[in-house]
Order: sequence, then structure tokens, then C-alpha cells
Amino acid sequence: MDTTEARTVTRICPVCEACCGLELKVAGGKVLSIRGHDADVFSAGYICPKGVALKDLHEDPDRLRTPLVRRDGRLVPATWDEAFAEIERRLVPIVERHGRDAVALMFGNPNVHKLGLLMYLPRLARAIGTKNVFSASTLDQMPKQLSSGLMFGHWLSIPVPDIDRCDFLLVLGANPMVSNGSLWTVPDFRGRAKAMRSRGGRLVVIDPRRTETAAVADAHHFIRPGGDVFLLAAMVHTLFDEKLVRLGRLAPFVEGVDALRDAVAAFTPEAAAASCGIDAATIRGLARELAAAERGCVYGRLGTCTQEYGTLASWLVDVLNVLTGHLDEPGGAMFPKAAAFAANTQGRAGSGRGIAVGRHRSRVSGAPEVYGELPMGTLAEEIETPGDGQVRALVGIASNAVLSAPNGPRLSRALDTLEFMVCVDLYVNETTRHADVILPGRSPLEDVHYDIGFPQFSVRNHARYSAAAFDADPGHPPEWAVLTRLAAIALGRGASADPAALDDEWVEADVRKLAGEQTGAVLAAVSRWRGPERQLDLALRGGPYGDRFGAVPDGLTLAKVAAAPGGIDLGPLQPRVPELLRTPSGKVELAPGLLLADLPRAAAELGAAAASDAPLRIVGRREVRSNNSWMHNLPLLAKGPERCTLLMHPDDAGRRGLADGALASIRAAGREVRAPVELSDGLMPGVVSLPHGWGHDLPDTRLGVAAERPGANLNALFDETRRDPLSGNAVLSGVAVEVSAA
Ligand SMILES: Nc1nc2c(c(=O)[nH]1)N[C@H]1C(S)=C(S)[C@@H](COP(=O)(O)OP(=O)(O)OC[C@H]3O[C@@H](n4cnc5c(=O)[nH]c(N)nc54)[C@H](O)[C@@H]3O)O[C@H]1N2
Ligand SMILES: Nc1nc2c(c(=O)[nH]1)N[C@H]1C(S)=C(S)[C@@H](COP(=O)(O)OP(=O)(O)OC[C@H]3O[C@@H](n4cnc5c(=O)[nH]c(N)nc54)[C@H](O)[C@@H]3O)O[C@H]1N2
Ligand code: SF4
Ligand SMILES: [Mo]
Repeated sequence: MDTTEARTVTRICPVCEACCGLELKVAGGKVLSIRGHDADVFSAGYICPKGVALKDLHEDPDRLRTPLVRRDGRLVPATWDEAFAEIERRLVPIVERHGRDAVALMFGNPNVHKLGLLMYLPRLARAIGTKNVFSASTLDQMPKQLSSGLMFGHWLSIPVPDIDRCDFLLVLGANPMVSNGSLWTVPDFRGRAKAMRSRGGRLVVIDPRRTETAAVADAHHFIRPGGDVFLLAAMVHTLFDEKLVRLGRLAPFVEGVDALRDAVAAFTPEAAAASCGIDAATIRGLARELAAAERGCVYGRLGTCTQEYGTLASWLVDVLNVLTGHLDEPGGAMFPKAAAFAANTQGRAGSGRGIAVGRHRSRVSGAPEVYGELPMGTLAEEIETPGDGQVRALVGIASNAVLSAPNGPRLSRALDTLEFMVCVDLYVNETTRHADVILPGRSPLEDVHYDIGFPQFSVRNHARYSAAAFDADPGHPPEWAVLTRLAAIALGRGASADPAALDDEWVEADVRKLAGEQTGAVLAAVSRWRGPERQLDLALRGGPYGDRFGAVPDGLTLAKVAAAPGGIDLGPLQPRVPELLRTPSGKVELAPGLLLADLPRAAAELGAAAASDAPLRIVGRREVRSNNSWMHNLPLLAKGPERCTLLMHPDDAGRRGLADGALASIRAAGREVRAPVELSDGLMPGVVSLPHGWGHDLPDTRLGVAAERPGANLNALFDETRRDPLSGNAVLSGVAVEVSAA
């Protein structure tokens, strides 16, 4: 495929949830340039610097090309066969001696951006069969998944703002101008927000920092970190109090209105004001504005999840959308209908089994399982605490938990005590340096791509596929085959089992469950594809827009999607209630018992104002040229001013004798990190901000560029035992810190 002649290829960006279409000029195995793909039906040419930096990722000399195996304490290059043989030799005896729960699985964020990883993770997890599954989900969005699952019946039925038709958007704890959206695939948020405002619409932001999004909004209100539950419950209270509840078309499909009214009775705007730092008149005004909006929507994201009341806040966001008649309405909070893989397009429409939590509990702290996972914050104790069921081995896939999870230093020490650790990753970084075997993923440009998750959260329905831009080294297997070989080892088939054969077995079994006697015909219809593409073709053809294997001749197939380089537009979002619901009642559950039972915890804190001598509270922030922990080694993104700075209000800094640029010591939980101060009046007084994902100064990593400006690890300050009790999500925001001159 690689000739020296330049050619143009298109590719969906695998970095963030915006999923922009890129246009690459390539020649002779090299990237000449990357720009936005103007003809992409979904992103229409939008791009950010991280998309351009895929060239640096592809060419990064520190990116691993061969497996590494630990010999005499050092990670040294090995062949793929040697690496898998080592895994079999070390992992299998641990399972035989101590059982399947002795192996923990740890998944990071890039799994959801890679077709081969996301599709084969469940298979690997089933093959290993452990209850000890941990992922970045409990550092991120698990509260929203739980509240959505309880309300709508599936973990991924999460409504998104229909921004292109909206005229009042209330955003809490999200900064889409920088993050480009989350649980909301919205390329070019800036352009869409601008268009909304020029239609006369209003954007209002609630955030402890005057963010880049707040800067382009019509109004911004500071909120005390962790205060969202009070604000939102008081808005709900106001809607009832002022008789503004208007269920509209959804009225026959909503359950629990009366229980909800009773549950928020104590949350008067006056009582909530002190707890959230927003005055009662403003709270009432926001509720009235939302109720009066023809097409309005409330959206909450990371800042509303990574806190003590993450699930309650996530729930109340959608309660407000329902009570004001904005759920499932154009311009409101709508449910996308993805072309493939969406559980809410499968099975019987209109009702279902709903979701369950707590089917098992973590061994040491008894934390309930949520969506099959245990809280990331409990991983270290599961490794450290002796006894039956102790974690002795770990399989880490695209996770840098030592930087991304609370109390990384403890996790780092715990990982060192494992009997065996294997990682699938691109780098030797702060986490993978602990591994005994590292299996490198390919450059994303060497893989085919189709987003499984993000079309379920997209502002328009669409189907887009990318072929690989480059041929990989023929000896370098795709990640789906790597995971399949790991699964084969776990299944006792040996390190040299053929992944393609196991994949054939899996696919046949899956198809047989759905197609019965038609299995042979269905498999024949998709026989030109293998690996993830075969499953993708199956999902597209059997999906809501599919050709149903011939029954709907003009329906979608993978071949059809692949032949459309800018993708296929499937139109604006459409109302989906009740068809989408999978709750046992067949209704939207406004007042799930699990959530009502947690509300008194918040009510007990009502009216507690911040004392004048209250400690500083720390919040995170994201930056356009950085993506969590793993893109700091790319020269294009690394250049420019220092990013890992402590933002501080001048008054807070002055009181501590800290000038702009001074080195600050930041302390909590007996640990300290240091970062230069950057003065900013855009912070709520009493709140400081440091980005996460930094701290590249640990020994034995191989990140030459990142190590030059390592920054400080925010998560080193956090207590891994603090979490939202319902979802198990870590508290990563609003933690009390002491700051002084270093
Ligand atoms: N304090 C604080 N902590 C946070 C957050 C916060 O806002 N504040 N945010 C949280 C959030 S939202 C998230 S999602 C987590 C992220 O937590 P993680 O997923 O643990 O962190 P990442 O930095 O995304 O690291 C991903 C890892 O995947 C590897 N990788 C990248 N691409 C590929 C690939 O194609 N294949 C393979 N096999 N590996 C790859 C990288 O080298 C890296 O090791 O961090 C969380 N931590
Ligand atoms: N450039 C860039 N883009 C990214 C990422 C990245 O690292 N860099 N990471 C990607 C990932 S994994 C994710 S999950 C998304 C996240 O995307 P977003 O959800 O937009 O997350 P953030 O940009 O971290 O914004 C969270 C906001 O919450 C505020 N906040 C903190 N505490 C509270 C609180 O208690 N209440 C309220 N109301 N606000 C609070 C913070 O000040 C911050 O402005 O971004 C994705 N996109
Ligand atoms: S916004 Fe996200 S998806 Fe788009 S180019 Fe940037 S990193 Fe890639
Ligand atoms: Mo995330």
C-alpha cells in the first residue's frame, strides 16, 4: 500500500469524543499533513491540535513497536511468541493456584476509542472470568451511567443536548470549548454554541472556574465544588413550588413525580444557596428560565460526576429535563439512535429488564459492583490485602492509572508487589513500567476504525468508517488479535492458539443465538470480513438502518459505509420514548429507590455555608493541547507555555505570599506536589485548579519528551477511599488542600 507517491486518506480521530473526520496526506509510510476533512458528514472539517499531533504519535520514537519482557529486572525487547509464552508461563499457574479472581483487569480510556479493543475487551473479560474489573469509568462517568440506567433502563441510554435546535442550554461541570464534549459527541462546540446564540439562544455555565466555555456564555455562576446536588434539587423544588412542571408528550411515560416532589421538599432555594454558593434568586431564575424555554436542555458532565454526590447530581440533571418537557424533544435532551451496537436499539422495544447493581461486592471494602466493575479506588487494597481472593496478577489495557487514579503513589507501590502484570499499551509510562510484559498496540493510523460508543452520544445520527491509513509491520498483530491471544491463554488453549480460529468460534456462537437456522446464511453474507470488521458488518446490517441481510435492499452494510469516505448522515435526532426505554415498568423512572435513599445524605448538609477560614478546594482542568496523561510526549503538543500550573485567585495567593510564577507546595492526605502559581481572577475565591495527567518524573519510564517538563500529579493528593457510594466513582474534585510557598 505504501508507495512514495503522496495519497490522501481519511480517518476518524481516535483521541477524544468529538470523533472528527481527518484528512491525511501520506507518502512512503510517513504522514505529510493532517487537516480536518471538509466533506465529513458529521464534523465538516473541524479539527483541533491533538488531531494534527497524530503525526507525532505515529512517528514517536518512544512509541513501542515490539513487545517487552522483563528479564533480570529490566524490560527488554522480545518477539510476540516469546511474550505470549511468558504470559502463559506466569499467568496460568496463578489462576490454577488461586482462582480467576486473583487476576484483575484494568481498562483505561483509549479502549473506547479503538474498535479492536472495545469489541474484544468483553471477550477477554469473559475468558478470564474475574470479578476484579476496574476501569477509568469509575474516575469519570459511572454516576451518569448509573442514573441513566435507573431512569431509562440501560447504562448507555444517556440523552445529549440537541444543541443545533436548542435555545437555552444550561451546562454544569463541563468545558466543551476545551474538552470538545463528553458523553456528548459534538465536534465544533464553539461553532454550534455561536450559532445557538445568534438564533437568540442562551448559554449558561455553572462552574467553580470561569472556563473557556463560560467565557463564550451569556451567563456564568460560580458554584462551590460538590454543590450541584443542592442547586439542582432546589431547581426541582422551584418547579414544583411554582407549578412549572410540564411533562408534555411524555406524561403517560413518566413514573414517580409525587415521590420526587416529596423527596426534594427540604431543598428550598434558601436552604440550598449556602451549600452551593449560588443565591436563592438565581436558583429560582434558572428554574424559571429552563421551564420557559421553548427548546431547552440541562447538561452536566465531569465536574458533576467526580464528586461525593455524582449519581444524585447526574440524575437531577435529567429530572429537570423531564419536568420541563425538554426530554426527548427536538432542541432538548435527546437520545441518538446509533447504526450499530446500541443496546437500546436491540431486543423488545419499550420495556426490559432494567439494570442491577451490587451483584457482587469488593472483597476488602464491600463496594458494590456497578456495570460489572468495582471502583478503581479499591484496586490498591485488593492487591495489598492478603487472604482468599487477593489480586495477584493484573492485565492492564490502555490504562495509566498511576497518574489517572487517586493516590497513584499507593497504587504504584501495590503494582510492584504483584506476582505478574501484563499491559497492552503504546508506551513504557508511569503505570506500564511496573509490567512484566508489555504488548504494544499499533499506531491508530495502522488500524481500521468505527466508533462503537460515540454514535450513541452524537448530536446527529451518522455512520462513518475509516480504513487503515498505513499497512502495519506484518509481524505486528492488531489489538483485537492480541486480546484474543490473551483470551486463548486464559481459556487454556495455549499461547500459540490461532486468534482467527477462536474469533470464528465466538462469532459463530453469537450469530447462532440470534439467527438460529439462518446462521450459515448470515455468516456467508459477512464472509468478506474478519475480526472487528466482521462484527461491525453484522451489527450494521442487523441494526436499525441495516439491510437486514438482504431484506431491506437499500439498508446499511459495512461495504456501503466504507464506500462513503465522509460517512453517511442519518439525520437529526428523533424522539425515541417509549421505544428506547428498557425499564421494567416501561416508563421513565423519575424517582428510583436507590437514588431517593441517598438523598438524605445530601439533605443533612443543607444550609452549611463555607466558613470564612475554610480550606482551599482543588478542582482539575483540561487543556486543548493535552489529553489525560498520554499525549505529553508529542512535540507538537508539548511546546509552548508550561501547562501544569496551579491557577489561584490573586486574593488567595496574596494571603499566602504567593506571586505569579512562584513555586507552590500543595498538600493533602499527607502527600505533597509542587507546581508554579498562575494568578487568575477567573477562579471562585477559595478554589484552586491544577490539571490531571501530569507527573512524568517517575523512574524507569521511556517518555523522553514528557520527562523534560514532567508537571505534578494532581491525583497524588487524593484519597482513594473517597467516592460516590452509589456508583463507586472517585472524588476528584473539591478536595481540601493546603497551599504555601514551596
Ligand atoms: N484528578 C483527575 N483525575 C482524572 C480526571 C480528572 O478530570 N481529574 N479524569 C479522569 C478521566 S475522565 C479519565 S477518562 C481517566 C483516564 O485514565 P486512563 O485511561 O488511565 O489515562 P490515559 O491518560 O487516558 O491513559 C491511557 C493509556 O492508554 C495508552 N494508550 C493510548 N492509546 C492507546 C492505544 O491505541 N492502544 C493501547 N493499547 N494503549 C493506548 C496510553 O499510553 C496510556 O497508558 O483519568 C481520570 N482521572
Ligand atoms: N483537550 C482535552 N480534551 C479532552 C480530554 C483532555 O484531557 N484534554 N479528556 C477527555 C475525557 S477522558 C473526558 S471524560 C472529557 C471531559 O470533558 P468535560 O466534562 O467537559 O470535563 P472538563 O473539561 O474536565 O470540565 C469539567 C469542569 O467541571 C468543573 N468542576 C469541577 N468541580 C465541579 C463541581 O463540583 N461542580 C461543577 N458544576 N463544576 C465543577 C471544572 O472546573 C471544569 O471546568 O474530556 C475529553 N476531552
Ligand atoms: S477535537 Fe478530539 S476528535 Fe477532534 S481532532 Fe481534536 S482530539 Fe481529535
Ligand atoms: Mo474521561
